[in-house]
Amino acid sequence: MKESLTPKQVAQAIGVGESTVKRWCDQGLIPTESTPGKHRRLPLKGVIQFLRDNGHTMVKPEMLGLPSLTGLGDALISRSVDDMRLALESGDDALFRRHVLNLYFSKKSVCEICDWAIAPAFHGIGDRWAHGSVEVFQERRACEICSRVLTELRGLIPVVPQSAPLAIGGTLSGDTYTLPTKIVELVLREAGWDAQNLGSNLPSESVCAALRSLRPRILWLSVAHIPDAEAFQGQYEPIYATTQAQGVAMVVGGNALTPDIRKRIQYGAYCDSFSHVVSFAASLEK
Ligand code: B12
Repeated sequence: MKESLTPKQVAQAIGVGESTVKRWCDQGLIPTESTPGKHRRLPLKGVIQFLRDNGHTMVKPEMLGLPSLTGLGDALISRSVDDMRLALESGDDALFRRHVLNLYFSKKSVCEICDWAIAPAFHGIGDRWAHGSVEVFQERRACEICSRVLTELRGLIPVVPQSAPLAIGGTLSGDTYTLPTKIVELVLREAGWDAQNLGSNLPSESVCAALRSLRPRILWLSVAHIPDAEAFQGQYEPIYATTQAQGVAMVVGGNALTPDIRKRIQYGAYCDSFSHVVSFAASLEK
């Protein structure tokens, strides 16, 4: 992706006149910088938000260093799941990236894309791994491809304001899953929180240390795998106690949180989807 663009490139990307783009710049509608030679330069992130917020369809996305897009609406999400799964299984990261950016430029939120396209695509891969029609290396490679595109999406969502409340999270020791906690960071940042993913396989004491030193408003725990339920509970309880002592709202989610496990632990909210954690965050006045 090009980080900085000329009015001409943006004009060609959306099929309008260069003077129109220059007028939008001068009206302050598109964030604009200027070169020493007084030429306008438009940071990509500002252009992307302007195009999404104003519903401009891209006719030549390659002018912005982006893959060709179809910009179709709702039909796209449900149709993307199988396309995405096949792209991931075959290791075609360019095609997977194209599908994800397609959805993003069709004004789908990152939260919708992850809940309704990426998660189901991985469920499909998981089922096919369980039935022996997908190899472990394909599953791992799929995680790497998805992780890269999620990082790219993080570069496209608006910068969170300095005053944004802090949310931190990750997974506990023995849980090496990386995607869910990375996605929670992304959807909370998209919702205007200063969300920081602390990563995977974290010792309980270190999460408590993070709560004491960072003093967040929200702690999220992603729980995709529990090697030993007793050990998990032993790790979990001091964390919950620390959140209570600090007045931190605790939200949990993940496939390993079976009803039986959930009955044994305390939390502020349990979420089945990423959109739930966004609504939970919205229910907390910032
Ligand atoms: C990739 C993967 C792995 C990779 C992960 C690598 C990485 N970099 O993350 C690794 C290699 C770690 C792995 C290992 C194993 N895996 Co695995 N894995 C998967 C797979 C294919 C995708 C997981 C994923 O990230 N999905 C994408 C996320 C976004 O989807 P999701 O977790 O469903 O999340 C949704 C909700 O739960 C919720 N959510 C999830 N987390 C959170 C967190 C918060 C805070 C919130 C608010 C919401 C939320 O929102 C999401 C969207 O709706 C799943 C299949 C599947 N069904 O997901 C199998 C799957 C989970 N794995 C499985 C198994 C059996 C294993 C192993 C035991 C295999 C083995 N024998 O070694 C090990 C166990 C772990 C270990 N030893 O570390 C089984 C679990 C079966 C079960 N019911 O317990 C599954 C379901 C595959 C299958 N169909 O059998 N796995």
